[in-house]
Amino acid sequence: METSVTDWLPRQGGQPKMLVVDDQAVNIRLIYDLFKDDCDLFMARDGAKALEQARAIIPDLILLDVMLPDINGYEICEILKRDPATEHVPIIFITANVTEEDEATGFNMGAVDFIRKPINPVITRARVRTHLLLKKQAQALERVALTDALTGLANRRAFEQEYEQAWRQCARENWSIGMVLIDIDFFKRYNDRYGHQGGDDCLRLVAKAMAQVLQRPGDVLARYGGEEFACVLSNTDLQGACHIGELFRQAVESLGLPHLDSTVAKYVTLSVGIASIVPSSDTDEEGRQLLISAADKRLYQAKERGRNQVCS
Ligand code: GH3
Ligand code: MG
Ligand code: MG
Ligand code: MG
Repeated sequence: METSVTDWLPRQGGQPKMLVVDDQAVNIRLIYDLFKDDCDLFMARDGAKALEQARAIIPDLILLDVMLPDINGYEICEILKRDPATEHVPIIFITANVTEEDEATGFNMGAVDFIRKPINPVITRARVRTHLLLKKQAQALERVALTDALTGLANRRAFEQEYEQAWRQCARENWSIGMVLIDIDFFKRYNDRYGHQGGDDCLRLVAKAMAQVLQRPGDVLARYGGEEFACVLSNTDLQGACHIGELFRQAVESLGLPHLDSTVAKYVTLSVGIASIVPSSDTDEEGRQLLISAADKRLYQAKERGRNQVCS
């Protein structure tokens, strides 16, 4: 499968996924009939199964019965809200004999809505539709907020998030983390000769060529600044990061994009700086900054030594 610049984003499209948790077959049946044409439906008859399914599927919405044979719905809600993987999944409680107090409890636990039994099809459909729409809008906003509009790569904000997450994971696992900083050579001259539009096209092509180098799902390549890119590689030592950096350099070199004002080559080239470390603590903000500074120093060195090269 060909990799693309947006591979770092969760896949979009398809039907929304809804998890329905209820111990009574009649309710499951009713809800199934209501939504079978609009949603991918997943069912659970008890709390344990509900938790297992929620973690495996990460649904777009959960309809959650309060009275269940093992754990009650409120507890399930609490557990899911505590877990970073499921905390943003909207939960609608669906229950009989609900008092105002019950309802308040549910909302305090992070539920988005209540549906009363016996289930009214019109109300249930309307509430579900509203929350699925909200979920979709939130996801669309998140995509925009994290994507670089020009190249489709992760933007600086997304990079910071992903970097922090990778750093934590590497600290936990005692892995090395690799940082690759990339800067296009003589890009100001490129703009001067080929125009800003030409410069933008160049940035897009360079981004695409570099994105195709990455194969592992956890690797994140971002547009870090104007004509600078950053790539964070978890579980990667200096040698591994150098390998990726060299692949980036080669990928762009072999595009052979004409750059007649470059004094390095008559085509577009990259300078690349590499650093790596085994993080000692997962909350070490300063260490995270130091790794970037170290890679930046190497990048500067690559420029000084004549550009179109990788320094580590
Ligand atoms: P060096 O080899 O030392 O990196 O030289 P350089 O000219 O690439 O470095 P400098 O940082 O001086 O210039 C970067 C240029 O990138 C300047 C700026 O106009 C251009 N640039 C930054 N962002 C964009 C963009 O979004 N589109 C275009 N077309 N140009 C951009
Ligand atoms: Mg029940
Ligand atoms: Mg620069
Ligand atoms: Mg540059």
